[in-house]
Amino acid sequence: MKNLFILTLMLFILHTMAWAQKPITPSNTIKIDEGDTPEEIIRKAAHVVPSPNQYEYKKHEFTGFVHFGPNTFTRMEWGNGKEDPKIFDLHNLDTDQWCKAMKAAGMKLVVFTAKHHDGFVLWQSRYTQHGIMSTPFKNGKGDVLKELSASCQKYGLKLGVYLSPADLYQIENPEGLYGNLSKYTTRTIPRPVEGRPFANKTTFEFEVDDYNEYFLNQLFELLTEYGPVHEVWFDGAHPKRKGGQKYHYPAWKKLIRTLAPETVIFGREDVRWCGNESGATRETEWDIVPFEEDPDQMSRFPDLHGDIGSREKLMNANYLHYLPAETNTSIREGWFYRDETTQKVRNPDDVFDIYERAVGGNSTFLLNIPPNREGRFSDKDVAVLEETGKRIRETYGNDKLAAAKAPKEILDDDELSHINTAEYNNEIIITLPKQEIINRFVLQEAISTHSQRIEEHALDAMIDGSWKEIASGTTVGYKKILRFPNVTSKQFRIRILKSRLDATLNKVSAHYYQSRPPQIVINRNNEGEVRLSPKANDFGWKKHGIDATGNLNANMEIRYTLDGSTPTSTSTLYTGPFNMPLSKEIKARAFSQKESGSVTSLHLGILKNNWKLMEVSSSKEGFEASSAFDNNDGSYWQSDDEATHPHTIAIDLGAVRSITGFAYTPQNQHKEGMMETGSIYWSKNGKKWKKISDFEFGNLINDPVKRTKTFAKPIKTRYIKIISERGAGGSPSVAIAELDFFEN
Ligand code: FUL
Repeated sequence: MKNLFILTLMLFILHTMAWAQKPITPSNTIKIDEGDTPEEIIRKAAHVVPSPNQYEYKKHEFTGFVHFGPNTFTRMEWGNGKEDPKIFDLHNLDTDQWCKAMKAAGMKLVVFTAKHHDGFVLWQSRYTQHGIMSTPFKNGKGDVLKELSASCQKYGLKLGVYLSPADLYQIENPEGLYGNLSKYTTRTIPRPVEGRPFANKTTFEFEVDDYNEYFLNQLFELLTEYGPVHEVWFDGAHPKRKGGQKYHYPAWKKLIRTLAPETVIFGREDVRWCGNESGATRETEWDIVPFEEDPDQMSRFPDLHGDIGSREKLMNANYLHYLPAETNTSIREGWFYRDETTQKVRNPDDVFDIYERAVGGNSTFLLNIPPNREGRFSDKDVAVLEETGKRIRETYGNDKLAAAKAPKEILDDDELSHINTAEYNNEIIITLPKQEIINRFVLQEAISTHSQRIEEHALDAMIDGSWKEIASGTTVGYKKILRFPNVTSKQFRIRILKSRLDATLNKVSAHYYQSRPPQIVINRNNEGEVRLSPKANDFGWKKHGIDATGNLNANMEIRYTLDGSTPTSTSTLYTGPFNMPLSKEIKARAFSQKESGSVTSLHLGILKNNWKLMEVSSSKEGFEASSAFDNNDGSYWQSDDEATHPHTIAIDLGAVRSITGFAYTPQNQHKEGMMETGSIYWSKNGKKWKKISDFEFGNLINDPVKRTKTFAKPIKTRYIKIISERGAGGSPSVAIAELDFFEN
């Protein structure tokens, strides 16, 4: 009796405590208070929701990026600010063609590099002559942004602008404003320019220096004269800095929020970088991010790499803020167009795969398509966009649950209707009128009202009378696409295994992706043996006991070429590993009875098994010079910690070769030692050296992938020396994962 009394009392107290918990109003930022318990912090996290702009932004899903400017003509990744504007020799600009292709891919918005790091402006700015006004393009009267904005309207795409805070023209020219140590004084934005009045009469007063004023004036032009802007993209990368230049971000933000209330700001408090430029995505992608300071008052933003939103990370926060990820990568190697022959273009398999991982991994996909020197997207790139769009429509435009029985809130398209999964015991059963074959399942949480809460989930199918788990995952958020081999069933079950408070579901759907012949992976070992194998698309299937390669069509065959041509159904048939000691471009492709797969290619350098190290300036213990040519990207040579530039490595290739160029593969484990500039030499006797050429590679820290340099003419030599002259980001050291030399 006494026990029962105590139990009742305890239950009463618990109930009162729960009742006494203060309700939390969903908000974009929620402050953590002194003494908040871990449970309270999680309860707060479960109420952090997107702002209306962020929610609209999430719904774009797939967006386009366009990098265009002097780099397109110099074939450089980063300009230096000293380019003569006349090199921007544009004749047949066709922004309609860009928009048509992006629309066909299913994109909703396009972000344009109005000004990249070189400082060259692609619109008719009043505040500089370093831009299209000084080029032959339409006799200096052209305006690329204006044309793009009109094409966006025509094709129903939203517009975003990339305005680089780093500005090499303003750093390098003697009159330049960047880092000129000017005083902070009250300035009126926009600064009036005679004969060029603004239709928009809004003005601002800010206490800023010369460069911030320049930047604000430019933002004013972009946000008032080119139609509504829906994303402003602030790149964090800086090829160079000067004079301790600071950015007065609060002023930039005030101006943006006033003039473009519908825009989201990338790189600051609205949207964050995913942390790489290669299209890699996280398995667990939280939109609720811990902050030390109030994100609304900050002018510097925290580094957002690795795990950023787990429960553990939230515990040290002072603020919780909604900050979604954007996955940005380029359809071509590098961000700017270079050429049709050596610059690789991603195939549709790859782009569709990134689309599914990014959009289906609670992030937005921003894919860059760089226009060529004709001012058009190249045909190759257009074909990839069209094919990707076709796959997206064919797969996701057809919902196999359209006639299913399940709570109607998760089947309809109402953005607000949702279920509380706890009311279904966290097991939601969906029954179809007939058996269907599916290999994709989409889940969406009601993030706009209930935040992102699901931490673990699984999907089962009823097979032969019992439930079988066919997929599982961690976070869901705006959208999760589960991918799995074909399953035939008429009943599916979603299980929510762990969540922050009760989870919600806003929408579920099921789809079938018509698989294509797989991509081919090309490998050559140090002895010259080449192996071609189908890429195993392991979408986390292994843990379900499924070998993805075993899933391939048994009738598939692989064909390849060694002369640079595209493999056809009559090209050489691959029957097993073969020997290819020469430097060749190998292209391979899978064929099923009806279809051909995407082409993969690899430019093989000369074999490295006879190379010898002749000279090295220094090396750090465990990072020996031989790692720079051991046919293994995972190991690398790094100079000694005490040593500074220049650094030297010289190699004996074992025999005289006719070298046409080389490739530098940087290590990708940290930011140090990226070889930004250097020179390459040859020698007859290994003693006296002659320069072949200088080289410069841009954007290595953010995008640490293989870079190539082709020589003006082939050089016959047995001895090669590379001198690294400058490290990216001012790094004193050099690190080389791999060197390759080409003979054709
Ligand atoms: C990087 C830049 O340095 C690249 O050039 C490119 O614009 C990319 C999107 O961001 O940080």
